[in-house]
Amino acid sequence: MRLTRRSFIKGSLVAGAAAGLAGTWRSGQKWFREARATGSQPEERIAYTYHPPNCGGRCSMKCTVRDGRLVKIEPNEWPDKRFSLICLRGLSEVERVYSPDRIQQPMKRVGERGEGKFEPVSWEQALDDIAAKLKELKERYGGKAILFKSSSGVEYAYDDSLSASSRFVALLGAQGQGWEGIDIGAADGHNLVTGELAFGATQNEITDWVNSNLIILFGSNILETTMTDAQFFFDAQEAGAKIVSVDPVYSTTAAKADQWIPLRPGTDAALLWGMINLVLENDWYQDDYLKKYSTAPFLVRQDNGKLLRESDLAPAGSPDKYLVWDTVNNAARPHDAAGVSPALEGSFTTDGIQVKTVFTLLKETARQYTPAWAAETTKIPEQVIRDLTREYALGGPAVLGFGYAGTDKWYHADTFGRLAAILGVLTGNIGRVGGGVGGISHHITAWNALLAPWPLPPQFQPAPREIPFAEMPFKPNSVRAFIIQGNILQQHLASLDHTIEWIKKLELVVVIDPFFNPSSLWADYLLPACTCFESEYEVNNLQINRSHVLLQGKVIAPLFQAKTDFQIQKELAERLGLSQYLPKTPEELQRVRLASGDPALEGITVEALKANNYVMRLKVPEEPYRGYRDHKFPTPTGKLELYHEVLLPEGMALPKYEEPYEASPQNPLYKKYPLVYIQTKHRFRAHSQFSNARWLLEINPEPVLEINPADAEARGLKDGDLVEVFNDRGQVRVRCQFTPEMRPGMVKISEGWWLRYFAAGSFQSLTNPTLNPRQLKEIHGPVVPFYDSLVEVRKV
Ligand SMILES: Nc1nc2c(c(=O)[nH]1)N[C@H]1C(S)=C(S)[C@@H](COP(=O)(O)OP(=O)(O)OC[C@H]3O[C@@H](n4cnc5c(=O)[nH]c(N)nc54)[C@H](O)[C@@H]3O)O[C@H]1N2
Ligand SMILES: Nc1nc2c(c(=O)[nH]1)N[C@H]1C(S)=C(S)[C@@H](COP(=O)(O)OP(=O)(O)OC[C@H]3O[C@@H](n4cnc5c(=O)[nH]c(N)nc54)[C@H](O)[C@@H]3O)O[C@H]1N2
Ligand code: SF4
Ligand SMILES: [Mo]
Repeated sequence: MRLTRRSFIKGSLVAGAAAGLAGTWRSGQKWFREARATGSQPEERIAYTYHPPNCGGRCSMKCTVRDGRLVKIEPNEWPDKRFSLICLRGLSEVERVYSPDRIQQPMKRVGERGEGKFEPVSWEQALDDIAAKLKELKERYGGKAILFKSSSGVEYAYDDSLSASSRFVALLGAQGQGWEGIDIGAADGHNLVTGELAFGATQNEITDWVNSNLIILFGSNILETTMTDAQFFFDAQEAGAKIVSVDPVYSTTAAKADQWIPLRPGTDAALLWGMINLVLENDWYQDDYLKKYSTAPFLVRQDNGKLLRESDLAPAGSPDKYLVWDTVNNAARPHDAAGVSPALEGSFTTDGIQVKTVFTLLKETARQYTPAWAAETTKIPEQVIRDLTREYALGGPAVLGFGYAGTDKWYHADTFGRLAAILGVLTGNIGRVGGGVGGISHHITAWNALLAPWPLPPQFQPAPREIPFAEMPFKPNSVRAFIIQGNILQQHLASLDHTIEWIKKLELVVVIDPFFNPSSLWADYLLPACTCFESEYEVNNLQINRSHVLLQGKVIAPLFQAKTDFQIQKELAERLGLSQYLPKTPEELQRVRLASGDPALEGITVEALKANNYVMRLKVPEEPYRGYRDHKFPTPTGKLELYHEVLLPEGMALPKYEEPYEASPQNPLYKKYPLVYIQTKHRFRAHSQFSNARWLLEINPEPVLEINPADAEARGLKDGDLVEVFNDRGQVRVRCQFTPEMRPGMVKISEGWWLRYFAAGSFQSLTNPTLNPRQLKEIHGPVVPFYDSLVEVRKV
């Protein structure tokens, strides 16, 4: 099916007409005026919330409410003033909260699914219908037939995996699909080495960058994608750090960096292999660090590729004790035995078994990946690779940071993550002041504290996950009902036409959102949620961010007929006979979460938060958080692991370079579709949110296809032409924008724009949904390779 702009507008008009528009632009000008002393004094008060969109930030907001209306938003004062910030998106909420795109009352589909025709229904009716259908499906097929999933930025998620939940999915025994397929590609590989679950805690807090000499950013546009950290980028530069941006696009961050390295898209792993080759060939690695903290000296059997264990040599030996070559006794001994002095390199024979150290195997593998090969593969001059490697290995401490898109949304992203970690291990940069390797957006690394989960009796468990969410449109599964908080259908799956084919087969689709987002087009029921400013309750959600606890208070009463996610869930649970297991108010939930006993939360209560502008610093040291200073890693061996038996069947116990799955000139499809297609984040949106923020639309009015003038002219295009971007999966129509910032051979449309802003199709019509099966064995499962896509462009 082809999405047209008309079908969406038709949908929203039916809805708009039924509900009545919510206030106009002109009235906006009036409510923004300051209160003046006139005859009747307006009632004015201050209230606090925090801003939850998944923009990489989380700003605490001080809001002015006049006569019940939100009229002004300012940055709230944090105890650490460096975080008292806000951006244009935050400021624009004064208008967007009252947008005509708000769902004003519950709606029920009339006509075909996807036609976008709805009629208003009462809350009673909508929730009765949904509860009855859920009961019926559960009885017929079991809880696994019901799937819940929440967009990022939804603070009170029904989905069991998200922190702020009261575990509704477990209560129902339904399938919850957590943070799957997105932002986890590089982490899959990185975490194999470091063992941690987070997306990069072997990174140091960004406030530690001032202690670095070199910061290499792989595919991170941090100045736009965690803009509240921009100050620390410039602090580091002023303190003398050199910042290098590895990015095929001359991004905002590349423009402010000290060096820009525009590699061929999707080839970061080749650059890393070239660097690893140089480190190994020139003996630029940290011998002691490798022996102490990594599995580099572990022995690998040459007959079967497995690590040598104590049980291989003595029947009574442990299968979990790995052996190294002890240079004192000239024999294989457990790596943690007293007095062992392991050989880093070498081939040995013990009990008739030939073994080599992991380090030796790594060196042998690296030999093929010469700097000349890396230069040819990445299209970066060889000297640039040589200089960068020397500076990284010898001029540290150095940071190797990556975003969650540029190197993540690729079929082989795990290999990138592994190699990045391995390079960091070789040079001793993990667990070092001024060092770190890992994800750098979202303030992911900072002091943290444990929040207690909402307690449920043990009989309540979610249904086991059947297959990764991203496979559901393509593989048989039990799901019959899909309850969506947010804009999952547009954002969380590649190849939108396939998503729609799947969604049309389901028996029940519910979308819960403050706005008529594009997913709402395919819903049977639309339920109006509150924004972060509205609530029935005085105390709402709670977050830990940048070493602070943030509380969301009530700013205004729910607009129209909107309800908070908490309230909707509660009323649904009542109909399912489950409400006695849920918290009675959001405040009750937050009190439980804060009472975890974590010493960092000492003295932080709902009362204390209220008394302190709704934001308090954790009881943690003043200095920046630095991951793994003790060099004890949560891997099975406690060490940084360089060799992965689990991937032996794939021939990847040590990583190998592979070309991008689709977006490679070696792919025969390249002849037909010779342009690599990426979609990046935009500073004026948080994914699909703020697509409709009218103040921001004045400066950034519509999506564009960014294209290098050479590629454009070769296709007879003029700057600003309406073009069709297409491949075998679909097409999208947008205007083109010539820009030399794009490397020739690639194009981009920034992700998130709602369907209605495209002349036809969506940015998501073209993206690659193919999952890498080896990632099923990795911690976070397969990544959706949105960027690993090829397209062609023609004039409309
Ligand atoms: N303003 C804003 N900020 C956001 C978000 C948002 O929607 N809006 N979303 C947040 C979320 S959830 C995420 S995941 C993060 C993502 O944060 P980032 O990873 O910083 O996001 P992107 O802008 O998508 O990509 C970063 C850079 O990768 C480059 N790139 C593309 N392909 C390649 C490649 O093959 N190799 C290399 N080295 N670089 C490549 C792009 O040109 C881009 O400049 O942003 C967060 N911050
Ligand atoms: N092609 C392509 N697709 C991508 C990406 C890409 O680079 N390329 N990036 C991916 C990435 S990194 C990410 S993180 C995802 C992000 O995609 P999503 O996680 O879907 O995030 P948003 O698009 O911001 O959608 C959030 C939705 O939640 C709604 N919402 C906000 N607050 C509330 C609330 O309190 N309650 C309820 N019920 N709803 C609320 C908003 O109105 C909005 O519709 O997109 C991914 N999709
Ligand atoms: S969009 Fe992000 S950076 Fe902007 S105000 Fe909100 S939380 Fe802060
Ligand atoms: Mo993301």
